[in-house]
Amino acid sequence: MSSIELEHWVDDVARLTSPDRIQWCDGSAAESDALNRLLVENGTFTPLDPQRHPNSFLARSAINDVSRTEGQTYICCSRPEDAGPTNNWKNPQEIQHTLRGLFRGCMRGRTMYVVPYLMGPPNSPHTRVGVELTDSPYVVANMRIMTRMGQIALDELSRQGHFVKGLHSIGLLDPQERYICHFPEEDSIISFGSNYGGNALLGKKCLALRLASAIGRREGWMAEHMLILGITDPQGRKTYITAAFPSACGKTNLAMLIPPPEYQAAGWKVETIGDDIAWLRFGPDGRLYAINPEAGFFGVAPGTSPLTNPNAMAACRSNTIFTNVALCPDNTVWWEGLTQEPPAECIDWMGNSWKPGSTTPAAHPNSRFTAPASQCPCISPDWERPEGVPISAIIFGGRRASVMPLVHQAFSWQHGTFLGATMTSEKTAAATGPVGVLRHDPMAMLPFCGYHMGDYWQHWLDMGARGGDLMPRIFHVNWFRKDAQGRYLWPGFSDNMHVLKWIVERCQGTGAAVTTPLGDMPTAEALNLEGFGLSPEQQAELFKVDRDEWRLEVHEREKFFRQFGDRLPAGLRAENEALRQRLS
Ligand code: OXD
Ligand code: MN
Repeated sequence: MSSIELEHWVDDVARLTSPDRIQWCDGSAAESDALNRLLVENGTFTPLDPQRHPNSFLARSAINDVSRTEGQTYICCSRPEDAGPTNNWKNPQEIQHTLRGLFRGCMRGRTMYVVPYLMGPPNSPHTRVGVELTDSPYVVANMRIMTRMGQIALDELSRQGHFVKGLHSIGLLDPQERYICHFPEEDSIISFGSNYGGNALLGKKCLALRLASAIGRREGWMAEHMLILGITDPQGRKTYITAAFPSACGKTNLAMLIPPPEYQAAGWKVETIGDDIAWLRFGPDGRLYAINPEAGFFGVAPGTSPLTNPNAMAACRSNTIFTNVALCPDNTVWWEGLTQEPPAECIDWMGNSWKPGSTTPAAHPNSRFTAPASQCPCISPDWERPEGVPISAIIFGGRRASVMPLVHQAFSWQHGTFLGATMTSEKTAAATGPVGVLRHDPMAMLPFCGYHMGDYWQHWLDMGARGGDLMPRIFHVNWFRKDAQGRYLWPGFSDNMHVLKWIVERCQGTGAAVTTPLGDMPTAEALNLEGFGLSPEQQAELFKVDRDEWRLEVHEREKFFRQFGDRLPAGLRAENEALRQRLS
């Protein structure tokens, strides 16, 4: 039934787009080799040094196609009010008409690839089937890393009988004719005019977040922009945590954290389950379980190094696609932050020769590596567990130079939902637009929530009511607070382990805390900050709650909340009021 539907849909799209050829992808190694050869022949891929980077390639994008284009990303549902004030809306019939015009004949001279894929581990009740039709072999090569692709998905389709339709064409890569459209009422996606990961690999942001968030609301589960990690303590107990941060705020680094030597010696271990997306669902024991729907990492390259994230470096050593990084004369790659000393010369991400001291970066700030998750040395043995892993804590975080303390814990699920709903962060290069500007990014889902944000928050509260006391504890962190001289106060990276340990202890019912107007914060002893070289003033600054600054925050949040009108859950308004009271 469903495979007949798939064949009909492929025929319909082929009639509209007129490809020269149609290729059904099976996901095999032979298919992948042939595709890579084609991508080398047509100049999309440059093969890297086979010793240093086996089976790995550099790709350069069009210079105006380097990040997600949120302004051209749409939720297309019947009523604009269901998309809400934080999404761009299009009328489904009207945009279908426009898109049909753009897609007509757009694959002439090209191959249309049929890419069946799974979001989720094999044999899991959480897993969904998607099929992407695309004229971009680069997309196919990336999808093969980021998802479980090919025959495995067709087999699952014959069991499930349903798949999410994703239609993609690079068109002419014209930024004026770029549309990333989601149809939550019919579980389909249409993307035109971009070859960039978040716009074109339709399993990731489009299916696993925007559509899945809407499906999860209907079905009683959650799709979140969260990493998943497992922490083993010296007693051998495992605690699983998810964490939501805006794009390019260190999710991959936190997911792959290596504990400081003294923690390792004591028996602490951190393992990765996912670095970007979590699907959360109640298990038979009433706890919330998470799976990582992806099979690879689409990580931000700049800043990743053997010092900051050796696990990511190992993961992307082989079988990896590097996009928009710099190419060294010995056919290795380089990006800002990879080594302290830049190479004496290289080719920058635009294909121009580059020397240290150049006014432009060698790698694009949003350059990426696409690498198989299975290659990560710290990947958890539980990462493909069909039932997922039970979550004890959820961490929210943003990039804030001031105001936000290092860590605090919510008083309740509703308060924690409020902490997520009021997340703010300085914008990064992962989306187009000015970097550094402070913006609200609720639950790091601002660009990824497939329906009205007010209804999304209500869904969080409903999930909390269902799970009761078994729901994870909720925390907020800020690794990015700066002193008056603009220097980071907190070393971050491995040292984030001190904060994770406290969070684990709080989940276990230990871990000393002091209550502040914002929430519970660790005592100095509980966080074990000795040996950090932080002065007492710096320590105080890390945890400072400036009441005047916070009154302004409360006011700002009230303004932010107003745009959600009567879809703002009363509980969240009440939390802002309660915060105001606690500050006075
Ligand atoms: C990503 C993003 O690519 O959030 O993960 O932009
Ligand atoms: Mn992301």
